[in-house]
Amino acid sequence: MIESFRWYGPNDAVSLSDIRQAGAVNVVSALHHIPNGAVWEIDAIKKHQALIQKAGLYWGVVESVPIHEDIKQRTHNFQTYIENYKRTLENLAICGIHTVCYNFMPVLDWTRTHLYKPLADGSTALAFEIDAMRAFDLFVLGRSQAHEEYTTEAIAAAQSYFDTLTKEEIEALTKSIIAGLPGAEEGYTLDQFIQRIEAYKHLSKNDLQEHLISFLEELTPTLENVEVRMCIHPDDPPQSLFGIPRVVSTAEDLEVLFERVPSLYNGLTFCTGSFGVRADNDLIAMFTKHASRIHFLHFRSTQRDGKGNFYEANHLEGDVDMYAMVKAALTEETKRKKSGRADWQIPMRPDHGHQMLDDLNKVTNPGYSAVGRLRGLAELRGLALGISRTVE
Ligand code: DNO
Repeated sequence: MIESFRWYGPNDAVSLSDIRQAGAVNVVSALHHIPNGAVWEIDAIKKHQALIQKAGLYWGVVESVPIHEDIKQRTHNFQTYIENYKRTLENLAICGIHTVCYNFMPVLDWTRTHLYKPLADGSTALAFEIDAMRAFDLFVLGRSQAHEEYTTEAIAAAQSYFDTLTKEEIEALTKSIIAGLPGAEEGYTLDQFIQRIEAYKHLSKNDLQEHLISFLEELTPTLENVEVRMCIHPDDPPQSLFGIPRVVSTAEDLEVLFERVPSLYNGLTFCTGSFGVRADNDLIAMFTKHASRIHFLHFRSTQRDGKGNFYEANHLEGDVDMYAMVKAALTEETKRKKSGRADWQIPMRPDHGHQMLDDLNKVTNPGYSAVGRLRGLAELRGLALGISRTVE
């Protein structure tokens, strides 16, 4: 596995020097200042790339080239945005970058209700609490359909939770959910958010799935031509939120996506923490089934409680069997190497570290502090070294 670390660019409180000291070699980054849908020009890519190279690292994975909402809804200017997307991929290939992560989650990217959940050891973690999510939906957003979608018990639990919140806590909850977590690229006010949700009222899960498939079909000739591996990130959390469909949450979703667009350039970012939130996702089975098209690994673990709540656990704890995941990744790499695949090494980054030690005195992007991720990477590195001695 190629040890990788995400960098949000020159304004990131975690510097490239920190990343190098963590032992990563590959930087996962994006041009966050370019608006969704616009072409990433070669000069801009090269400028960012030069910063990374100057620090003794290289930019091997883009996370993410965001998909404009018009493409997800196949409306307005979606054809122009698809053409722009192709141009961006061509430009990245010219600069030598051949792995691109993206997601197809409408409106919101990854979502948490709490960004600083205190843990017993003094560190803090990102968390998703279902009562908080429903309370926001029902009593802050006031989405009319929410009352029909939730059971009476769920509504009562959300109400009791909401009644305990202060004004500041309601504001913090609102901000966590709709203001945009790092990398989400888009954040909203309440009114904007309501409008965005409205746009999905007439789109079913099947519609969204077809839109994703059409987008990938249109992209595939370019991908094959310039040899750019796209790798879709799963929905986080892997379930519909606010009545908006999500189409990359389950084993069945993956089957459809890869059966319909079989090119290996239509690949996957295997995010163990995202898929792992669903007890009905058999991670190893999903990994093994699609191993040859996994172009990027997000290794982290989540701890669920069976009631819809989860938090980010230490990388080797929680519900994900990280031993089995690392073993599966190393096994796939060995298989690729034997078959002569040039891309046999898979970039892997630790994801969503805890805020701990010196992180607690700094303002960093939630989930993306230095020490927490350094701990994750160090643990994964040790695990991989141990397992590599047994994988042939
Ligand atoms: C969160 C990230 C996501 C991811 C995008 C991929 O920590 O994993 O924001 O980058 O969903 O497009």
